[in-house]
Amino acid sequence: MKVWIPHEAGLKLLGELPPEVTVEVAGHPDKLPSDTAGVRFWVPPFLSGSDATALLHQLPDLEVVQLLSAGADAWVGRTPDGVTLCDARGVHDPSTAEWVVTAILAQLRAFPVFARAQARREWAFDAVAPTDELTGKRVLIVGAGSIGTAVRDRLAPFDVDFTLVARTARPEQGVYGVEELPRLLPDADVVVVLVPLTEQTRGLVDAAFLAAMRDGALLVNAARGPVARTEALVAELATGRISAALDVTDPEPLPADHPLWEMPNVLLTPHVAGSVRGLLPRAYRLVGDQVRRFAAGQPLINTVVDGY
Ligand code: OXD
Repeated sequence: MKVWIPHEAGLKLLGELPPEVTVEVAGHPDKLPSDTAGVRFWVPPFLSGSDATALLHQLPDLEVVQLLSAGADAWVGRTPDGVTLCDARGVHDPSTAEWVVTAILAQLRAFPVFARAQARREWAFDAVAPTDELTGKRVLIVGAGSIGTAVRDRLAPFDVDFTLVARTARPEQGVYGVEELPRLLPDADVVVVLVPLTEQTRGLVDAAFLAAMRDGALLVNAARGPVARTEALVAELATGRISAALDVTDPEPLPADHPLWEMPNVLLTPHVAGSVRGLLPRAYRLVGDQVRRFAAGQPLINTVVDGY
């Protein structure tokens, strides 16, 4: 059984595989091995987009696509019949939760302002202090999956109040349904968006969502750019009424002349929340387990599209 993985380092990280499994490194879609026949299990490059999905139809024996990303939006609806699609749920919980905590603290404690002052060799105490703080804040987490709960667990020691929102309410876990957002948003000091990009969540953060946020609130998007309507985001942020920390944008990469770059109340990072050194060891542990399951004819985990 032939498996394609995108990283040389992955060969060692997969763990022991059954003897019938052969693993080839197939990196960037431009530099794929020429022999595509027999590939039954494919791990495309992390966060690869349409150039990789285009290959789906050149792999005649493909049965499983195992993503290295938590988000599967670029792949859903594109896999041929009979191909199972699995995401990397769980792999990104620590890294993305850490980015969210970092981004919230950085914005509330004005680190970007201090970094800009440092570049000018300016002691910005009088201009900036006292800053805001995280202690005592009300945090609304929109997206109560594994990353959302990892964010809650990491923020808990900061003495904050939480509200979690999911697609459907889970009252026994204190999770509200998304239809409650208009009531919940005005109470939140920090709104963290972590929903997957689907037809239901595309444009969720629209003008009404933003207008419902309280004055001075912070919006954090570590989900996908199109979950927010960029025009509405730019318009609301331009008033200075709220601020934002964005790891994702629409479009992505953000063009050099985009207004978001210049906004003093916006902290931007280039979709790096999951890109940490621990990614490959965590991801290939999952891939190795999935290959062993597949080879043994056992059900796969993290299934987004079931090809059977
Ligand atoms: C992911 C990401 O989906 O890092 O894993 O964006």
